[in-house]
Amino acid sequence: MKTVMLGLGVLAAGVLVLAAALVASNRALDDDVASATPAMDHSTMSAAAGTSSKGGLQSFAGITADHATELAKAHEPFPATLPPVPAGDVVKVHMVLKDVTIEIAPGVQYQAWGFEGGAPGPVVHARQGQTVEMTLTNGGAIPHSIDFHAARIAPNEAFVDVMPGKSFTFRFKADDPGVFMYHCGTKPVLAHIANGMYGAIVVDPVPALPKVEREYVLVAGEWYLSNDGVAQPAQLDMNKARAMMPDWTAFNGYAAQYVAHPLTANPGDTVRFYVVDAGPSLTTAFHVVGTIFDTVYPNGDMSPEHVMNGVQTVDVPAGGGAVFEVKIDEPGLYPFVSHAFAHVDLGQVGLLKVGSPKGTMSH
Ligand SMILES: [Cu+2]
Repeated sequence: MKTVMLGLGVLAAGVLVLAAALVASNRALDDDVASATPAMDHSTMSAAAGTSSKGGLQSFAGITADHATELAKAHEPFPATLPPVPAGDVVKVHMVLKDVTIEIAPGVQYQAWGFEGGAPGPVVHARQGQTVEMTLTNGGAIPHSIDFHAARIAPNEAFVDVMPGKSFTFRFKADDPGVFMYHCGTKPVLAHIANGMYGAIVVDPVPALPKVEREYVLVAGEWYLSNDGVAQPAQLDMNKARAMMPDWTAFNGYAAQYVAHPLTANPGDTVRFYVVDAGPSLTTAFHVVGTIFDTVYPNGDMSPEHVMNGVQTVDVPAGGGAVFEVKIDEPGLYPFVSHAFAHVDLGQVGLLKVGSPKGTMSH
């Protein structure tokens, strides 16, 4: 038995009446999903029963194992908090690529290629002027590589294929502040990114951005499944990746994980989100429901003269990044989403829990 939870994201952002209206009314909502998603009116929400197809491609969107609520709760969320910058002049990073089966939604297994055994890979944090020394060890079955968008370096010398069982080290000076993507650059790149080979590197500017109370890193990604991943792990469906028809989307690899495990802040805190869109192909229209961004550094450009103030939604392109700051005074649950709402439905939604709002978690 499988449980269908298409509509989960919309539920999480259920404060949007418009969103509710957009959800097809001929769907039936599973109670598990209702209880997993706080503060929402689900009377019109729900989920298509079964799979659908488009252009001969079959969608497994929204299909989870039974007891999705419990599974989502049991899932250990990817740590979104920005890690500290290592001391010294050199930031040493060592990742061991592994072929791993990971969970990407409740009870949905996927055979990924993971930098350090997961997707996304670990967040790398450096300061402008530091040197990043990257070592990739290939513990997988086929060649892989790593391409840092934060680097100015000859790709043919640094982003080279590393054979199975081998390691390769290269260095670059992190002279450009921002938030950048890294990913495997081995052909076909579409397949390597779609299989989970991506992550974020944050390079702090000098002088630093103003100190804030919370800093979170979100890496948007898409999953394209060969089967529903419930009875047996799914693999990449390259045709769906080419058609840009994801079955699931996510922040930090697992659909809607920060709905079950909200990110937190205290009233009056300024929260800084570093958002990377790993794609492989679709844009993230980043938005926080119930507030307005005080400051945005579009495209991760941290030059003070380029900031935007008082904006609602800013696109982060595939292969790009941006920094968002928001100060929220009123306690509550504030969904953060890609406001391209098909992506909310597929999993690009989470909650920022400000303070201790009452009566919002129904389980
Ligand atoms: Cu690869």
